[in-house]
Amino acid sequence: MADGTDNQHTDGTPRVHRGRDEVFVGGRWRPSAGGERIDVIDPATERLIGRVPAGDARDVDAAVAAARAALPGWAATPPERRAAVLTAARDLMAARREDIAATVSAELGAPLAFATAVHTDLPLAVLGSFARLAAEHPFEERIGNSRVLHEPVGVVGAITPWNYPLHQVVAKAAPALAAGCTVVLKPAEDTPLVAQLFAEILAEAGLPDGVFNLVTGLGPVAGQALAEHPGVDLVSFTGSTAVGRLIGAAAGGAVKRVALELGGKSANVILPGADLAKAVNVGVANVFANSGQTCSAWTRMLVHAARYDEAVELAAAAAAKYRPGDRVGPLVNAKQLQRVRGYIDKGVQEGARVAAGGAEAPEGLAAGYYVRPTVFADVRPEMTIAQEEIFGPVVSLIRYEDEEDALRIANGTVYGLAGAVWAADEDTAVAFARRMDTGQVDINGGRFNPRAPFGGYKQSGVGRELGPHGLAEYLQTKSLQL
Ligand code: TXE
Repeated sequence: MADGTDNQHTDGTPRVHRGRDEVFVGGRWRPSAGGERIDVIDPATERLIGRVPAGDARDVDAAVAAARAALPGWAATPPERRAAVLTAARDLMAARREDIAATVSAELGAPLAFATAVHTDLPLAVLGSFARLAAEHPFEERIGNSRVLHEPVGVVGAITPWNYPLHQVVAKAAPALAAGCTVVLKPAEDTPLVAQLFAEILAEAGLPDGVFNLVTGLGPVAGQALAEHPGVDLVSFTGSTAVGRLIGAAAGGAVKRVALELGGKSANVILPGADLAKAVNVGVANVFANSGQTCSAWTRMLVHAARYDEAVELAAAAAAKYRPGDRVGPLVNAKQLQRVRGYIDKGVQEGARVAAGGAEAPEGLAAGYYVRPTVFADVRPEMTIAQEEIFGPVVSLIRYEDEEDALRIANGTVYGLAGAVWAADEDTAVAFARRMDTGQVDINGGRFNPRAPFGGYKQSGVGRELGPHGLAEYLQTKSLQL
């Protein structure tokens, strides 16, 4: 188990990657400096499934040195060649689709169908899109008598969370590599296994030694060492607002680039005239997906007073179809379970009504960090559950009186990551969305677009991920006056 050889399958059976006891530095797997380890637990069974090194500042130093050494070569590699390596990685990832899904399912506890369709196929699409962008992006432009060069920022320190273990890694590593940057990744301690698979895939795809490095470890140890390392030119972080603030402050002090993708409290605004049943059902599904552990989830459902009671009934009926242990996986760890239950208790204390679910443990499950998918009615906009990120399958239905009221409520949090608007017609919905202080809005159930920029207004963060805007984060400009 410790050396990861379980993954060397010869019979075609997908296997959970159980972790190798090594960090990946300069193109080589090697023991960590301190020899400490992190246990990886399956949150659905609470059983140990693997172990990885808990790297420390010495491993981060070595990884940053390797990334710096590899930078000039990779930055000078023609974009088409970088694109070819990313395309090869995409194809290898597609070939190991089932191993990846099985591994994410085990370390995050996600149902296998969701681990496949979302946790695996989303990063596949994103990696494919950056492979194409690397080849197509105009890395040079002409402005009057100037040649403007778009050059890689340098060494990227990427710190990722556990909620979408592979997507979060690919959303940073793929644009960085496409841009010509080199990378040191510190993945979340709860879900480091699929990150190791990704490192293997990149190496197999022919990425030169040192261009991508992986140091697993704890946030305040390996994460902090990476965020504060003077050899890192850009820190790209996704995670809690509390840690994002620390990283932003350190980056500001060191005058280095930073990208922060933080929390959200997104509004699903159902305007009069919308298809209520569809808007409520899609809205509930949006929040309960991934057990509510999605920063862009539409956790506040805003419904006109005239149809509010109907919406509560529809939402409660929809919630009844989400059985924990079946369609809904567990939360990632015991700490998150306590936190989410705490928020549900707080909602009740502050006077919200539980229309479905509740803080009690779900019945019939012997193990696992499960919580009941919960619908709160009679939620007032200023309540804690309507202001703070819960990060569990909990949706709050809030009543509004007119459009101005809806807008005030929608914009009335410190966050601004995503949202949705439903109306009788697209123009009405778009007019409302223009007035929302948020980075991404789905109009009448619009389809997810992996090339559309994703990122926050207000305290949801700084910078954008995905597509050409995501690539631009990893570039800096130099202008040559001719
Ligand atoms: O996040 P942390 P946690 C939110 C969500 C959740 C809450 C807490 O509300 O309930 O955050 O989750 C690394 N220096 N989101 O505690 O600690 C850590 O190792 C450098 C929203 O798990 O922020 C991990 O790799 N790095 C979110 C990463 O930061 C540090 C996704 C995220 O962990 C560090 C996850 C430090 N001092 C949680 N401390 C989203 N925006 O999608 C920790 N880390």
